[in-house]
Amino acid sequence: MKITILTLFPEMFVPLLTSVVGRAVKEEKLKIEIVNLRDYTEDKHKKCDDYPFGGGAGMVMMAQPIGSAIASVDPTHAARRIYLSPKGKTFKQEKVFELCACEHLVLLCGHYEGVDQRAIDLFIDEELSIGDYVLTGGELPAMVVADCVARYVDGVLSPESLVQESFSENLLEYPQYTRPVEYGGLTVPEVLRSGDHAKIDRWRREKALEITKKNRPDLL
Ligand code: 4G0
Repeated sequence: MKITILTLFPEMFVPLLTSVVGRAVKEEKLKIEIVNLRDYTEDKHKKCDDYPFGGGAGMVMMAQPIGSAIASVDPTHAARRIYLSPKGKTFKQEKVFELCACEHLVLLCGHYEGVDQRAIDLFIDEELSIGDYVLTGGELPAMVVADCVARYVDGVLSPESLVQESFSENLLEYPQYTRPVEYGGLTVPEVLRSGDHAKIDRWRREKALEITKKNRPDLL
């Protein structure tokens, strides 16, 4: 699996290359390629944005650097090209599974008031939003998508943790505890220390249902 990220702010992706995703990259299970859109501008001042036709506040990212950057990406596998924007379809777990089947993803990060519509019409397969809020750029959403997909690349997470997740589909997580048995006057529920796994499963399902009713009744 390869993920190419097109951005005006490549420095923002340093934290993505730590922890679990960083290890997957080091072990060559996953390739992450950060492309600086500014390297592809044909403007003599390296400009990548301009005023919107029709007027209005802010700047619009120019189509040319995006087109040239996309033309330069490795064509070995037909890439799924995604644009992160507040008006995209909401990114959900089912989309993660869909994207896992792709050999190559290209993630375009917009800034300012977004990108020239022609870049989207010509070069983008789908527009995704990570949720109903506006950020200063598409970089954090691109990291969210990359992280979600990376978890399912072979050898990145243990199969057990992924199986566990799919079993508890459509319910929120039950509470977890680790040592010590007592902390801050609160004790780990007796049932979790009973060794009775049927009873533990029942307790966890009950707690998962309870928290889902409270925080996400729409899931039930
Ligand atoms: C395109 C994605 C991109 C248009 C990107 C802003 C939130 C998300 C951007 C704009 C983003 C998300 C019109 C402000 C960059 N913010 N929810 N910011 N406009 O996924």
